Amino acid sequence: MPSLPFFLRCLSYLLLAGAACAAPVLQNPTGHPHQNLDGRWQYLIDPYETGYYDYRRKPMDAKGFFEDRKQKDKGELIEYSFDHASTLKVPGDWNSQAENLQYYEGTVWLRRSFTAAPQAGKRYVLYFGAVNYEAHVYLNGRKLGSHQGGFTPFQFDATGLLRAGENSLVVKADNTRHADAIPTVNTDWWNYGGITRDVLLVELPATHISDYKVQLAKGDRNHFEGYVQLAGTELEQKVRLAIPEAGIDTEVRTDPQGRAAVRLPAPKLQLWQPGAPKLYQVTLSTAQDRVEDRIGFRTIETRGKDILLNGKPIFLRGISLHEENPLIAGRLRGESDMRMMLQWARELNANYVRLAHYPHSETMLRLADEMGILVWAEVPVYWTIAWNNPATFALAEEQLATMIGRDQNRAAAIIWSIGNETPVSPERNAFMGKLAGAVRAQDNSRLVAAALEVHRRGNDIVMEDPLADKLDLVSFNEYAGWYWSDPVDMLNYRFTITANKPVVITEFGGDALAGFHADAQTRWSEEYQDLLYKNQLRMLGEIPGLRGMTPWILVDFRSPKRLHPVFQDGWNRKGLISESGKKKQAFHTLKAFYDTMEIRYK
Ligand code: GCB
Repeated sequence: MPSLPFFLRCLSYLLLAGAACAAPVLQNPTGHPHQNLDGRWQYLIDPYETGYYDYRRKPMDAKGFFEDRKQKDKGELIEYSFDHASTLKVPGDWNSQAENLQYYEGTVWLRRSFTAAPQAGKRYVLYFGAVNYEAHVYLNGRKLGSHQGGFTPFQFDATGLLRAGENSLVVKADNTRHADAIPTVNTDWWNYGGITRDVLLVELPATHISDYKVQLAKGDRNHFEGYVQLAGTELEQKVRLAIPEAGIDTEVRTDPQGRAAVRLPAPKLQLWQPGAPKLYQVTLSTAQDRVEDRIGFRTIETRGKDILLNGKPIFLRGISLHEENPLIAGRLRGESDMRMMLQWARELNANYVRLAHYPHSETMLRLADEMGILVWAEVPVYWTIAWNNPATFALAEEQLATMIGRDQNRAAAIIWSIGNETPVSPERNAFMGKLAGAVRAQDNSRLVAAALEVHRRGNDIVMEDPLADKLDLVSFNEYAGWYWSDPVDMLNYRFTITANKPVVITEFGGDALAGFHADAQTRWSEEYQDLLYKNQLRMLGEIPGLRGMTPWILVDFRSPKRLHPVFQDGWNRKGLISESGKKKQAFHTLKAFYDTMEIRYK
């Protein structure tokens, strides 16, 4: 039985966004028995949505491509066939898998046949890590539901429709951009479409552990705090919580809603931190169900201008990342792609990454946990959102809540970001203010932030954004030396920051085409980017509260907005590493700075 806040959020999502709300997603889906449905899926490109609308443009409920029909006799007319179609790899965006799909925005139908052996008394859930942007899901010719939002998981109960033997799973994926959506039509990244993350068929007992949180209480290394949530028919039960290595073996009792609060004394733990990312085996079990996780324990808080990890000041030596493998080029397709990205960040001597500008894969967060890299996680409330539209707000809130819920057991995740470079206005302030409140209500154990903007008054760089009062960090993007001023003149500017909070710069940078060498006044040269970094680091070094940064960006990434045929060619070149993996000069400059900061904060 899902919690009351979920129902309220779901209701507004249903009423406002017009999409059926998926069930709340399972915590740690791979922690339950499951069948992985990744692999090769047959696909049909359907720009006119012929498989969905009839010739009067009415949605077809009774027939359509979701039926996955096969011709039964030689006279029968069926104008599609999955059986004869080519395949796409799932997980994977379609743009990087077929030349005619590189710029495609619209509907693609994907079909996967699989065999199952459902057991009586069990429940079966179809779990999608992410489909960009809108997904309609059908099993054996019947609709399970739909979902909007390209970067968050969703699931449907498939128990009644799952067959013993052969099953047909059909997904209508549509990556059309919409002005009222989250994100909106204008972004500086590639609009990769498709089933970009894992698809799982999860087997659950009739009553199962659907959600849990086991973390240290805010700023309190002596207590575990969290909850357990059951779903199903027998909601009042004993749940056993064991953390053997910490000597914890205890029981909580769920209430009639299936929920039990967890609060218990923590022994002296080996706390999770970069360099020593200790993870404990955590087991939750009931008479019917059992879930295992690996969880790290740490505290994160601010005190004045300091960020305290486990009570000690830390400097966030970070870098921004998109969820894109430049070598493909396409979305990261699995753990090895993700490891490559985080390994590059490590080579920079980073202890922190900004996963911009949308929730990245759960696997990425788990890898960050394992590798000891702190994470800033974000929702795609990016640039100019439809601030006045309640449906847009419902979407933003749903994505934020789903991201936090999914990653709330990850020690690596220390900052929830509610958006990026959103322009100040009364409507936007109200929208973003409500999001900040929603984060605190859901998870008060981490920091709340957003990437804000700065302005110039004479030679002073100032931040005048009323939203800042609701956030834990002074965090902003700042493009001195690239979008204004130049790498030498920028030193004539200084930051005037009055808030007594840690300053974490979310972006700065400039483009360089790897291998293009010239003097430091020449745009696009590695020398220009390098001087820009050197002088940025001097400038930022003057800010008394500077406690971290995530320059833009680790690797060059694809963007349809970057059209210079010689220097960009569809790529944003602000990477410190090129699309072929070559490190630019500025990479080494930033690394040298991070080496110094590491020693200073030892
Ligand atoms: C920004 C955005 C980022 C862009 C970057 C750029 O401020 O937050 O998404 O890619 O600037 O390169 O202009």
